[in-house]
Amino acid sequence: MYTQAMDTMAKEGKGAPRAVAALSAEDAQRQARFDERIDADGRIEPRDWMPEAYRKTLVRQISQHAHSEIVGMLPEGNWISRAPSLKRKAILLAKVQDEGGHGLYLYSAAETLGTSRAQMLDDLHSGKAKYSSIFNYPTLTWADVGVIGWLVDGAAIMNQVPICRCSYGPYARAMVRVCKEESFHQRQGYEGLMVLMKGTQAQRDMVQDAVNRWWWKCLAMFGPPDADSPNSAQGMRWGIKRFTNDELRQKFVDATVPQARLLGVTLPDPDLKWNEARGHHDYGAIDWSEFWQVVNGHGPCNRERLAARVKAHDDGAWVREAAAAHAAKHTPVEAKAA
Ligand code: FAQ
Repeated sequence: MYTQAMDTMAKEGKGAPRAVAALSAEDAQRQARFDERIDADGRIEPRDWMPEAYRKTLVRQISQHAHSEIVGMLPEGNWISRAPSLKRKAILLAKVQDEGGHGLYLYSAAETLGTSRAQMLDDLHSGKAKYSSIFNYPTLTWADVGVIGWLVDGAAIMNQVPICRCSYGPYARAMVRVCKEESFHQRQGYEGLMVLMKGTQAQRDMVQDAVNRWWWKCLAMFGPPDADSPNSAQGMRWGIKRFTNDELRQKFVDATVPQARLLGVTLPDPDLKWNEARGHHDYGAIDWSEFWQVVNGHGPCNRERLAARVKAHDDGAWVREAAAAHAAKHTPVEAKAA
């Protein structure tokens, strides 16, 4: 069913040596055990045998997720020095630091699959690896900070809560804490917007303008429609994804509509309406050509975001060198003591 061991067999071809054929039989057994565990909704742990394609898919998804967290620090980080009060500044600082922490748990989870953090970061810095499209848009006003908390973190939670049940243990466990923190992020954003909505007309207009600019981009965060999502079917079969992109997008729309009503903002979609027969909200067409432009590096802030990450990495070289020197100095002593 999860036919990835086929990769090895295809390479062998005709007349493959016996030793290889024997290994294949062993692999077939391992594959069967792996399939059984997935079918029983069990967990796969780092030392367990896994098909190469499962490993690759996880490294791809978890590293993209980690990159999204650390690039995601930048749009809001932009506002730390301009937050309107000490309280808002302290909240924002904590939130942005949390996102950095999420990146670290996720890089650690991906490292258990045998890819080094240095390699993953090289892939980000060279533009080879993806990160979430949403972080390539500018944060123009203070209301953007609230809207990112409410909608971007809200979308992230909708996507990430099911990953707490992901079949790969380290990713699932990392998500538990990440989701708790994202929940605080979502609430602080919504509360910040509530305060603005109770303020002046100019403040209410600022919130509405931010909602208008971010709404469609948040819907696109969930990824392409199921019919155009090459990784979804296999990801679902492996228990890495628990819902499809369209299912999560729909859940997000349904959850957000009443929140928008309570806040007093209008979601910028004339086609958004409750469909009694489906038991869900219908919504308008997403601009997928814009999404792919951004994913392929041509969004309004792609260059700026990558340049900021590369600079931060280069500026931190001395810290990595000092840590490595410290470790080299102390490891032999600790090893002897052990
Ligand atoms: N942006 O076949 P699918 C956050 C790519 S964290 C860019 O559907 P899949 C926290 C996709 O990688 C936000 N690329 O792929 C925060 C694939 O390309 P590839 C990140 C996208 O993996 C809040 C191709 O399109 N969350 O926000 C996007 O089955 C506030 C085809 O797509 C995660 O990473 C996109 N939006 O489903 C931080 C959650 N969508 O790799 C700071 C974990 C799709 O084949 C402030 N990830 N692509 O070359 C996932 O759940 C999945 O990977 C999806 C994509 C749903 C993102």
